[in-house]
Amino acid sequence: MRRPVRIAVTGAAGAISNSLLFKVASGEMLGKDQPVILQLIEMPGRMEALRGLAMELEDCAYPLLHTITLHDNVEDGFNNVHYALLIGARPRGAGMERRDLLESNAEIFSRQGRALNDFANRDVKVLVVGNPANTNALIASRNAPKLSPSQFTALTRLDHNRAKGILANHTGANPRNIGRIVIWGNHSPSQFPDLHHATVLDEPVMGQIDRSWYEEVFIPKIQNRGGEIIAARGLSSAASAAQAVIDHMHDWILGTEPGEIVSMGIVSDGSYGVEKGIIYSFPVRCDYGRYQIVKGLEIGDWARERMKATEAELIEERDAVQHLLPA
Ligand code: NAX
Repeated sequence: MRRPVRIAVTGAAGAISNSLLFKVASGEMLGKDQPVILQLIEMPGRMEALRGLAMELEDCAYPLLHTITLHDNVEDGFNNVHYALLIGARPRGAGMERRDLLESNAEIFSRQGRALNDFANRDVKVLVVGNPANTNALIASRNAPKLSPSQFTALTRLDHNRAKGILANHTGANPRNIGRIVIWGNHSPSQFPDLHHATVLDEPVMGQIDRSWYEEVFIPKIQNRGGEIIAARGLSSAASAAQAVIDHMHDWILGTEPGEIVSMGIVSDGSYGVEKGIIYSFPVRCDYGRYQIVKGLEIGDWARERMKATEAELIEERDAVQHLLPA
């Protein structure tokens, strides 16, 4: 048996974590031979709820669950962690402007970045889920000068999985036989779900669907799926978000299937003409714990315009919190 790895989770008593932690403890994220230590972090007022969740985890008697520790601050919670799942964030309150949301989360994620810098394992891999996820990841990374920006990622795998699921339903294909979907840009309604490179059973998708369905139904559906779920169930996506966290981390750490492309929010190196330094969702492949942007995809003018629009939103978000970022 391997040595256990340490996984920190913020917002650990929240809805996403309630689904996620059981999957992590059962080995769905890191494999059935990898024991885990869960370092669960919550707001001080939520510690009782967290204690209850920890009891339930213990009661499952998972063979891979080595230890659970509970923390009401990130400085203790991030101690020596190999993986950090940053799920807790300040939700948008009534009358709150987008700028206020960005600023209040900037404070939370600056502190988390500093704590990762000072207390986490030097090779820590970080996934930001709490919204606005891309810009929160940027803020955390900029506050962690001892870590590489490539260690910070944002979740767009839920958008990727939604695109795959909805396309499978529309074409009658099994999701397993759909590949090479790309989500470009921000985890927000400005994102661009791109099917130009996608395949069903190795044949191009665009030859098998109506262009008007793609533009008028599919794209807005993926962009607004989160809102549609809130309207239908009165609560935001939780189980599907947890599955996406599992998929993102699993692929990053253990590798993508041969030939497969997945979408991850990562620091831009300027590929495809995207502004350097912002956290933008790109097509990637992963191997040996590293991700690499898939280069050379042909981008037409129509697609380029959509990639630019979501890039512009991320630049605007970055500029709105610039005064809070260390130089
Ligand atoms: P919940 O409100 O159920 O849970 C959030 C938990 O985080 C709460 O228990 C709260 O006490 C805790 N928390 C807040 N600030 C904290 C901090 N500074 N340190 C530690 N804990 C903190 O929300 P949930 O449904 O779990 O969603 C969590 C976040 O994920 C939200 O920001 C949400 O917008 C975001 N999402 C992001 C998605 C993505 O694809 N990137 C999809 C799903 C989800 O909407």
